[in-house]
Amino acid sequence: MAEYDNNSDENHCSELGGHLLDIKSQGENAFIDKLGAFEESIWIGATVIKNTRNFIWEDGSRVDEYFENWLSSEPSNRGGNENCIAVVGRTNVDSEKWKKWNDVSCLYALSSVCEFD
Ligand SMILES: [Ca+2]
Ligand SMILES: [Ca+2]
Repeated sequence: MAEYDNNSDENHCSELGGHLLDIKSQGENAFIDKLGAFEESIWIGATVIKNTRNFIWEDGSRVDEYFENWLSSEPSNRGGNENCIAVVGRTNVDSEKWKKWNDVSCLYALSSVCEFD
């Protein structure tokens, strides 16, 4: 998979006619399990609402009104610029942390998981 930052105008999902994966239920989260053993963290399609710490999916719905799967100490907003959400890859984390969510800088180059409605 190619890696992109989380600028929604540039990520390849929109070029392909889809959008970054949103995970609104335990059932949808099972899709993440089906991805198998990914090593590096991956983008999901949530970004922070400017001047808040509330996240929204690309369709404008609030993340905290649906399913959430944060790491225990997240979202941390470390450095004050963690405005996107990544699903944590297997590299450098204990097994119970793998595939949970972390708020991270949107400027990281990570793989994107696309969803097509
Ligand atoms: Ca979805
Ligand atoms: Ca964080």
